[in-house]
Amino acid sequence: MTRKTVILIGAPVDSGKRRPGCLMGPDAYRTAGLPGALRDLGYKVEDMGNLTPASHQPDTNDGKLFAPNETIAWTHRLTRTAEMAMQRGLPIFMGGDHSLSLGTVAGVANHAASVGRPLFVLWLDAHSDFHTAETTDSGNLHGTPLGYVTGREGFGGFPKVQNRVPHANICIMGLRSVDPAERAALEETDIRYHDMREIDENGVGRLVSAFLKDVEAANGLLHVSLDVDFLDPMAAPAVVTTVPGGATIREGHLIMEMVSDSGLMTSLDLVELNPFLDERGRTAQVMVDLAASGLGRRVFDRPTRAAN
Ligand code: 4U7
Ligand code: MN
Ligand code: MN
Ligand code: MN
Repeated sequence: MTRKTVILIGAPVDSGKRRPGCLMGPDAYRTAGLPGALRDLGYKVEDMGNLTPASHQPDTNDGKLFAPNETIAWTHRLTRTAEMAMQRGLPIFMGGDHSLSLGTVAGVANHAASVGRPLFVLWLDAHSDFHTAETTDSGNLHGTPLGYVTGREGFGGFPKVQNRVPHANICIMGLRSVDPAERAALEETDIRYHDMREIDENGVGRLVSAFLKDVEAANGLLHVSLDVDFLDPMAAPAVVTTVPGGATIREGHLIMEMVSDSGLMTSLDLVELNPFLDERGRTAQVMVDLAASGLGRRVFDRPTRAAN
């Protein structure tokens, strides 16, 4: 039996917002034991190390957008890398801020088109990230990846999206901070989105299982994009864009275990971890645990951590 290959890709993208620190993310995930956790689950793990952006002109930051040249260069690099990695295994993109998903999702979508299967995206986030480079008020491009990969206009200078992700194939969960321009645009689409109230009223299990059923029925590929701020800041403090009232660790685990049981996930982003703001690595550890849950680990067989 050939073991399934997981490809770890360090994407120390820090250009998607002004406050630095996400560039330390990939090494924090390694330090928190992600490669070993995956090997313990029986995967063959390849670590590609940390990528760098394609070459680009330095940013002057005199316009509204923060660091567009650097983010465009990352988008080029990550689109190509995602296309390539999808042919060889299941890539985990270790971020880096969420602007990395402009590239990862675009590349995964190109791969899906090349194998003739539809791509579905599960977006776990407090925010909808549905801005364009024109509608963003903050100028922070980590708030734009879903706008980009669905083919919204307003991304001048960015690579043209070859294969858009259809709105109906996207499910956003965990919403509690959506800007008016994003909300107006979202309401024009059939993207499904579930805010915290809907989660409280229905439970994450029911919402996720309905989505996974559709992915399965369509024989789709599934990309999961996990933003640290999906979780409540009390459980996951190491993030700049904290919004109170987020998902619990239990809800996170349930979603990832259901994703694992479905056997549908073909790629994963771990984004927005800022290790500079962490408390003794606990947010990095939570993210590693959730990734492992998505790849087959059950809470009851999580090894007891050695005291150190
Ligand atoms: B993240 C925001 F205004 N919408 O555009 C913006 F609230 O990747 C936040 O989900 C974006 O963390 C958050 O700057 C992006 C803001
Ligand atoms: Mn996000
Ligand atoms: Mn967010
Ligand atoms: Mn953020």
